[in-house]
Amino acid sequence: PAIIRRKDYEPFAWRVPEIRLDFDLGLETTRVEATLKVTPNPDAEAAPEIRLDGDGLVLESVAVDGEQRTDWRREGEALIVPLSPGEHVLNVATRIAPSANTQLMGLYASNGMLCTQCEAEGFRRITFFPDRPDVLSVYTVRMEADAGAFPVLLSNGNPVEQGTLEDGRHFAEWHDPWPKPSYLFALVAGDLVARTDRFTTCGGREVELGVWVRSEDLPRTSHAMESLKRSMKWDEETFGREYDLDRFNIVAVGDFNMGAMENKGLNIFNTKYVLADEETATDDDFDAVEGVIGHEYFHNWSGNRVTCRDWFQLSLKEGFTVLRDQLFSQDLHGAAIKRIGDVRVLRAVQFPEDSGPFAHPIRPDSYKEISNFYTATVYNKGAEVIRMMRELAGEAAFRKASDLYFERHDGEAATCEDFVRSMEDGAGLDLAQFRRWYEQAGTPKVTVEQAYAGDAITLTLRQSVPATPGQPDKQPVPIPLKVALFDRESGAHSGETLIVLDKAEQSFTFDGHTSAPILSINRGFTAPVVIEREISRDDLVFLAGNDDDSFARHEAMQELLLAYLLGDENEDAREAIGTAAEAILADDALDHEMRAELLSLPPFAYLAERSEVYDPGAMVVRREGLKTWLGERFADRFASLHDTLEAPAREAGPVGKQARRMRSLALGYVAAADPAKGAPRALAQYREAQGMTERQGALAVLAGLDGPEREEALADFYTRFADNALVIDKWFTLQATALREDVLGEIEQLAQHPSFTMSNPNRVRALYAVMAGNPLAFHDASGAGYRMIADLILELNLKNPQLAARFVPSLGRYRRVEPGRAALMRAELERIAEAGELSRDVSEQVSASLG
Ligand code: BAL
Ligand code: ZN
Repeated sequence: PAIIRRKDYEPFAWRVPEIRLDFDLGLETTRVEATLKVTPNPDAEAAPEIRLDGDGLVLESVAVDGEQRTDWRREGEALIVPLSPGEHVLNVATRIAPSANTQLMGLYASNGMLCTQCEAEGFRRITFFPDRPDVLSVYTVRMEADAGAFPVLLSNGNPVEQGTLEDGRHFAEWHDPWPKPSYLFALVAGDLVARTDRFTTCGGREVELGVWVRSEDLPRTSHAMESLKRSMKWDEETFGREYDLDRFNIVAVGDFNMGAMENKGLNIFNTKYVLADEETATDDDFDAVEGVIGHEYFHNWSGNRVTCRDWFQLSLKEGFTVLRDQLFSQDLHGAAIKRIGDVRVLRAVQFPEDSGPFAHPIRPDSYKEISNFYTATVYNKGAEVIRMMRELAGEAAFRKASDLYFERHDGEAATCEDFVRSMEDGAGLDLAQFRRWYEQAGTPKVTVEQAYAGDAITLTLRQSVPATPGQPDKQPVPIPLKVALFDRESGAHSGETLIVLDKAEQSFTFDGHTSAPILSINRGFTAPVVIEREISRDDLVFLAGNDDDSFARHEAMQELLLAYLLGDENEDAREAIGTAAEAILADDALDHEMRAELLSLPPFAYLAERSEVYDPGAMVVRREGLKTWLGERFADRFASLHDTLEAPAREAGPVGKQARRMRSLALGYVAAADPAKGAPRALAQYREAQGMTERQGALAVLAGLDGPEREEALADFYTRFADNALVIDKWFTLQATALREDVLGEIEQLAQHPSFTMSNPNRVRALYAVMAGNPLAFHDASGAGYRMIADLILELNLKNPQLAARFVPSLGRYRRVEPGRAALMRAELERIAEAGELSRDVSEQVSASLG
């Protein structure tokens, strides 16, 4: 496949200020008539023809200014129509087959309904069009369909007209006054019902809100609706962003490649991020729904009103919008837990990307298939980069700069450079060197040396950005680090300081310390870097018990855990963990959620990332052994927490959630120490559970054990929730996560289960994405786990290339793994590479992985 490069950007020769789409909708065949008003683009070189992207379309006819034309030609999938200079009306009729669309890009069928996914390049699977984000048009959409099968017809913008037609058919017309790129187009037709509500904007606009689902799902939509209203209010208050249409609709779809999509005025969601009630969704599920609803809603400004010039700028909208959704959740539920969770994801997913074969800057320089760049780097590291600018600017100046950005670029297709310039001008920052964060891949490493003399402590910091594919040499980046120095006598510090390390090596001196203080650094995780420092175990124990920055406190505990799990097995290192855990268990000032966070072990993905050479089998023994040791050491404490904590229902506020979190963690430790005690205890929690958090928490523990309790709970869970796809996903996931000796064989069996299907992305992820993260299953020494994932990739390769490609990086991480397994992993990649016709998605990932 061809390589597309950022430096080759050229504006499109034509503008398409208006488009009208007439759909004759059907599951098997849909006919699309597109009417485009086109005018020469004064900012581009004139062209004697217009080139329209297409993909899998059956072309029926082409007309220009009312005259049928035959002088068009095809170049691959594209349609090229000669055009004389000046304004024209172009008419193109096509046919598509939604039921046969297994890629879930363009217009496709899901559960008898029709829906669309156009980002990044799905619109070209609906009609011929310049399918690029810098061509903005005002859309009018008329849909005609069978009224029985498709009683609800939705599109972007506001409804204009609807009515009945002959033969049981009906129509609806929608108009979106805001010019938008084709990737934001959406259409939904189906037998749906809505939860409705209203929101009055700060400017007095009355907005009708709808959350559309299948009728049986309606009872599970109230949290989504409340989340939407909270998002609208928060964006007004925090970023000064007001909604701009009379309607805002959300539709839940069972078959969806992504989490959700921010189509203008008509967000389409994976059911997973809409449906929630206490019986079927965990506390984490509730938070995820709220976060994703917020994220898509916030795109209305960061993405839709100001969109991207080209797909290299993806982080312009995604990084910024992830930051916005993170801040939203922090404001609603507290910053500490959210920050710890966000950093955990960054380290478990993005750090491995940044150190792997597919490492790319948050603004990539080239791609073959843009779908491969919807990554944790573009999203989550992108958010971290903007968070650093916010840290450097301060909150008030950051808001000023964000206002300036929206004001300057409203209605435009902008670039990351435009954003940085607005930050400079609006917040008064000089970001010349900071721009390297957009250019360089790789997670910077900072080493810290401390020297104490007189009454001063000097920190000598050195940074290095590792070489990544195509980028052997790196330059220093500005790294903002919030630090505090704890006095050993008083156990307090005299305030935080933000230092900025912007050279390869730099020293910072702080005086007035009568004894060598204890350094707390990168508080709040102000910079997305790896810190390596010489620090005594005792000082880490102090910070894990006393740091007043929750993130830094958690981090100190993680450092103790990493030192033991990654170092030589060492009694003293484990003892230090015990001492810190003791203090955490005894600290009455902590809430139970924070206590549980502090006592949680690092995920395998992060342990793999921090290992010089990762031996998955040995790491399972080490990590699970530590869990058993902690469980034994604090057996009474964990049992008592599990016995006595009361967890009221959600409406009682955060206390219930905090208690549930701690109860399930305590249960895990009890079971790790003594499975014979853990199993009946877990079964009791399962049976008595008031909601999914407790039920799933119990089942997660049982799934890893043997015995009748496990079988009873798994069977009950399946029967109880047989008609709820999202919960059955959990049933697959819980079993595929289990650290059991024959988990791989069990996963093989699950793949044969009547409820398993390859055509639903959620179900595929529930089994296989989870399997790929299970060290005992994926890294089975026989190589059978690698073969399973390679077979999966090959099976999905052409059917759903986007989904298939997501599984390649797990195999691509072979360089970090011990040599025996690494060879088996690489062999599977080679088998895929040689397997014949590969989708662009899979081919790009596989060739990058093989290097
Ligand atoms: N734009 C794709 C889905 C999302 O990031 O919101
Ligand atoms: Zn997004």
